[in-house]
Amino acid sequence: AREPLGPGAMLLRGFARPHETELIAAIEAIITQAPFRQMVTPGGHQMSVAMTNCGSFGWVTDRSGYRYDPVDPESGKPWPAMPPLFRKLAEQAAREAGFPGFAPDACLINRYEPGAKMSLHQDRDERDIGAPIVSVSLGLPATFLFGGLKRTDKAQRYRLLHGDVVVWGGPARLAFHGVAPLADGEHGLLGRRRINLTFRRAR
Ligand code: MD3
Ligand code: FE
Repeated sequence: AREPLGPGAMLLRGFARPHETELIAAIEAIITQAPFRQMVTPGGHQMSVAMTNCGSFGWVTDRSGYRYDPVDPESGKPWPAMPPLFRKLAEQAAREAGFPGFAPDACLINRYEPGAKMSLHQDRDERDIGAPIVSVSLGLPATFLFGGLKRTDKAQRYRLLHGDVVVWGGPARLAFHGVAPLADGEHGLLGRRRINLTFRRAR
């Protein structure tokens, strides 16, 4: 089912569910190579969300700023390759939402434990903001905040559930967005966690 959340933003409910087992196995393999870590913002705050990446580039933050890096700074090695299933799922979802030919070169993997949140922000570290971002939610449900082009625009709240995929492009691409503190719960496959994949064209 396709549900527009606003201009350029399309929710594909349950789109990733048929692949849940393979997706989770692939994430497990990635985190043995590049474990989740809580990064520090340029302002010196440790994020409550733990992150890792796969693909040619990974999004990282430290005291010196935000960047896409071909190398995991924790290991000094390239990020794990993007599994073909990840790439195909992101390309298919983008196509369904009206963005054919999406070729992600970066996948940021976010892990939320109860209480973890992501404050309202824009994603603007990618070179071509004409390319959409595709997000895949797994595990515990989250309340997603979807605002406007100004930080002060009133945000709409959406519940994102296990298997939901959202494609953010066009006028939605630079919208402010965030995630409310994760409520505790137990998910059958992932336990007390939410994992979110975001596929990006970084370079
Ligand atoms: C709307 N992640 O990693 S995914 C992020 O659930 C991020 O972990 C959230 O925001 C999460 O940057 C939200 C949905 C999402 C991702 C990117 C967007 C929504 C977006 C970019 C522009 C507009
Ligand atoms: Fe974001």
